[in-house]
Amino acid sequence: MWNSLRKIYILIHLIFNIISIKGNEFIQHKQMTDNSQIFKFKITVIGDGGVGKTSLIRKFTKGSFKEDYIKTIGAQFSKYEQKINGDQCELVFWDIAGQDDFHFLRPSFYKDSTAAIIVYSLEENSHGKESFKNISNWYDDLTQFCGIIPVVVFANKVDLVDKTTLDSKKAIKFLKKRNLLGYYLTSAKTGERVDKAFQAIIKELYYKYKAKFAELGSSD
Ligand SMILES: Nc1nc2c(ncn2[C@@H]2O[C@H](COP(=O)(O)OP(=O)(O)OP(=O)(O)O)[C@@H](O)[C@H]2O)c(=O)[nH]1
Ligand SMILES: [Mg+2]
Repeated sequence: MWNSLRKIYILIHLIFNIISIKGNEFIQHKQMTDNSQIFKFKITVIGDGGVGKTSLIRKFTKGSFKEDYIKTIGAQFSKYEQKINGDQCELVFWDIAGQDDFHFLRPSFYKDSTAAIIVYSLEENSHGKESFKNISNWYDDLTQFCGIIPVVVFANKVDLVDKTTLDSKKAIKFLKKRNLLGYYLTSAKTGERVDKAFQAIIKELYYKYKAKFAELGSSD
């Protein structure tokens, strides 16, 4: 009973969020009077349940970490703003639930993504191994609805493993085959490489779209 009510509440909350974000979504770029520019990017974060998607976004946007696991239902959104070379980058991270009853909504969650982060867990147990195996399914799911967009892979929970014994060959092969942007060993718990990994995708998008709009401007 409480569970059903909770799901209804979350669904309503979700619909409101989607509507409020939708209104702005198509303004991807704006030129200001002082010549600075505003860029708006939607970054979708996907991967199996419990791999640390919500934790990574929280660590990057708020600098905090929580030990308890509260699984995301449906999707949740985090806004983050950052200045690069005087231009404003407005990011919305769409944190998609890895395990949920609203998976039928995924196509609308993925819609208009500028880029994506696929997360898996390095934990040396069946959950970790399964989460790595599933990254190709997540990638296929994403490309089915978004086409080819910039994607990075985060191998999370690196604090739980001995880095010297890690074998990243399979992950690198996965990346190269699909021409993905990068691969980062992260820990939402210690913060290791979190900033670096997020910055890599943000900078990639900024420079890509800056060049694209400069080209459009010069052809006017
Ligand atoms: N040791 C360690 N634990 C982590 C790390 N990242 C997340 N966790 C823990 O793993 C659990 C799951 O993290 P979440 O961020 O909720 O996972 P999620 O991918 O958002 O899961 P869903 O919402 O179900 O899709 C929580 O108990 C976190 O505290 C990490 O880097 N290291
Ligand atoms: Mg989550």
